[in-house]
Amino acid sequence: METNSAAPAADWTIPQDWSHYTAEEHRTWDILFERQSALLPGRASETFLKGLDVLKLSKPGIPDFAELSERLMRATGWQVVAVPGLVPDAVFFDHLANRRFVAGNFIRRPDQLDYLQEPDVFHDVFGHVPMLADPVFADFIQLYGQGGQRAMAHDALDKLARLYWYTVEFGLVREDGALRIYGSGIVSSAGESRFALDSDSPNRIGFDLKRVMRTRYRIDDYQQSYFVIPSFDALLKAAVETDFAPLYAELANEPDLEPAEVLSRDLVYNWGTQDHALSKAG
Ligand code: HBI
Ligand code: FE
Repeated sequence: METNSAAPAADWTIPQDWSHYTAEEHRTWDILFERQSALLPGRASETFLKGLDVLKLSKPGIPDFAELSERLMRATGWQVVAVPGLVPDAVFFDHLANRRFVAGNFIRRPDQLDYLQEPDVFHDVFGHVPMLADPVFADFIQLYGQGGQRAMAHDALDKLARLYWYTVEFGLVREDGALRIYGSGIVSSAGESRFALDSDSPNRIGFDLKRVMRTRYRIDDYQQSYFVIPSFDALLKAAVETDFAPLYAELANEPDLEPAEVLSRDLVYNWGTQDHALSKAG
């Protein structure tokens, strides 16, 4: 599809221009949707599945953001706005702080069904938006947007970005004694929605805010460690009750942890073999 070639607006938003999507692009959404819907019962958090339902994302085709925003606004006061791709950090945070979720308006090509690096409309809408229909998670993401602006001032954005990565993007949650996926990067990926829960390869470790903020991550393959929160309430509470400025000062003096590192005081659900990462490296 065509993208708007004019200079971007200050907030980087563009019209979604829903009527522009081709039949093939809608089909790509439907294929991805069918595939993930079949995988997610019993794997995804009830909170995510409920969000899919409340937002009526099972309607065929790429969702119209205006219609989706109406439902989301009723649930939690959030909106979905279209952007051409990645936007600058400060712009991203400003949108989140104002309860606007930015979504790429393009969709991956049919030969990219399994993987692409830039967040497209399937990752952003299917992966992220269902969780935004949950009042607790919606508040957590707004808080992240507000915190992002402050983290930039403390030169600690890399630390805060790890919190987002290991929760919003790649988080696991314990529900009724079992591990479930909720991170957008997992729930929108056929491969990773199996790997994150079923494989012996990755570590699965209890979430600890400071520990997570020290942990580097990979952007080019499945994660080597996943962090498990006890509940979304606990995640929001940890973020609300933490005074981040002194934490950043403390973290500045502590070494980063490698993606696969396990510490003696970690709560370990699975001590990964790292077979997957090792086979790729070999
Ligand atoms: N832009 N569109 C888009 N989507 C993101 O997820 C995003 C972004 N810009 C910056 C960003 N994420 C992250 O680097 C921040 O969370 C740090
Ligand atoms: Fe994402």
